[in-house]
Amino acid sequence: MTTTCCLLVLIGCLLPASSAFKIASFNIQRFSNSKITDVNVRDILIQILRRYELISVQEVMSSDDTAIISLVRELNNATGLHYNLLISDHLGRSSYREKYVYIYREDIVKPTRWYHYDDGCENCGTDSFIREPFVAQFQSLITDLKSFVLISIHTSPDYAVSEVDALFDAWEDAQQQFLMEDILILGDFNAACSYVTSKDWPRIRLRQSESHQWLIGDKEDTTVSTNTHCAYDRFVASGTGLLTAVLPNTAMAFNFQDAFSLSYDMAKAISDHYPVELELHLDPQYSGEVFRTSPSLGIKGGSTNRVDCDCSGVNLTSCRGRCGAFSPDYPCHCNASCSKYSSCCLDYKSYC
Ligand SMILES: *[C@@H]1O[C@H](CO)[C@@H](O)[C@H](O)[C@H]1NC(C)=O
Ligand SMILES: *[C@@H]1O[C@H](CO)[C@@H](O)[C@H](O)[C@H]1NC(C)=O
Ligand SMILES: *[C@@H]1O[C@H](CO)[C@@H](O)[C@H](O)[C@H]1NC(C)=O
Ligand SMILES: [Ca+2]
Repeated sequence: MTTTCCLLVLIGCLLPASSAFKIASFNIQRFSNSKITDVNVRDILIQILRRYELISVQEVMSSDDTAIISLVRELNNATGLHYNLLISDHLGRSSYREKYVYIYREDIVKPTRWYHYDDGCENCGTDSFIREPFVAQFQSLITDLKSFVLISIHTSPDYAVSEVDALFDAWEDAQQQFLMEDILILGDFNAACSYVTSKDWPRIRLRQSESHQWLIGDKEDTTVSTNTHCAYDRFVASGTGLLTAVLPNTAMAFNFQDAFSLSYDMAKAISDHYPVELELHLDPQYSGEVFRTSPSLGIKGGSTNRVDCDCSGVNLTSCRGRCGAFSPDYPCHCNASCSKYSSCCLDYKSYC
């Protein structure tokens, strides 16, 4: 046993830390314990995750983190590497909630500061996201680009247009917070097919912005289903450092069904989304320095609890700036099912 350990350490020293630096975004559809108790599904997830040095995961379902932590433990066991994870608060406007998780090779890349974007006042329905973007700055050793910021998002399909637009505000805020331009917005934007159509793009600031490059184009298919061809999952990059760091033609969906010759049913058991991936330039001067690895897995990203916001001046009988608003306390509603319940505010159709 001791000999094996020494040998592993020795090999670890002789090998380069990594031959590539890849970032991915992956909506692992309703990730929960059932995906790791099924060993076949778990092993394919590990084959997918091990392609990357840094992954933003969406749709992590349960409030307790044991499932995602044990996936990372298995990933470490399978690869002999040190991945760790940074986990967001449990986010949503109702009992349906999700977490964002960053999984990263902690010997070569680590989060230095993070927060949940403050998107307005949920009590009055004037907030902009169902799941506030989870923003984190990373320090990276083996890439040319030594520091960058990621903004993870999983939009509500019903409000994808306004949420993708509001990502522009989250981006401006991140620039202020970190005094940094090199920012990658990544995640399941739901920015395609029926949720965001070609007529919507002109009013989406993130799309019109000269500062941003959409690295996953509208024609990409990030869905597993053969019935859909939609570029839901995206990378949107800004900052000359980041834009020059991304290797040309590396941003794409990873079709794991083809890559691993899976049956359609098996592929769908993994997720309804493919990951999207990109690769960054390595630092030719990389010295071999590594970060100290942690004995424990899982960092809690903190809570979004904020002081009760002030609703005075908010017109609760209007949907203006309140799309998605629902509470039994409101006189009328602005969420997608209000028509069904005949509870919409009178101006719902003109604003949402
Ligand atoms: C790690 O992997 C080995 C096989 O390589 C297996 O025997 C062992 O049970 C695994 N350990 C854990 C904690 O899963
Ligand atoms: C609130 O919004 C409703 C619906 O648009 C409008 O009829 C009403 O005049 C507004 N009230 C105030 C105080 O602005
Ligand atoms: C909207 O409100 C209804 C109640 O009217 C609620 O049951 C439902 O979950 C909400 N739907 C969405 C899409 O937010
Ligand atoms: Ca919110």
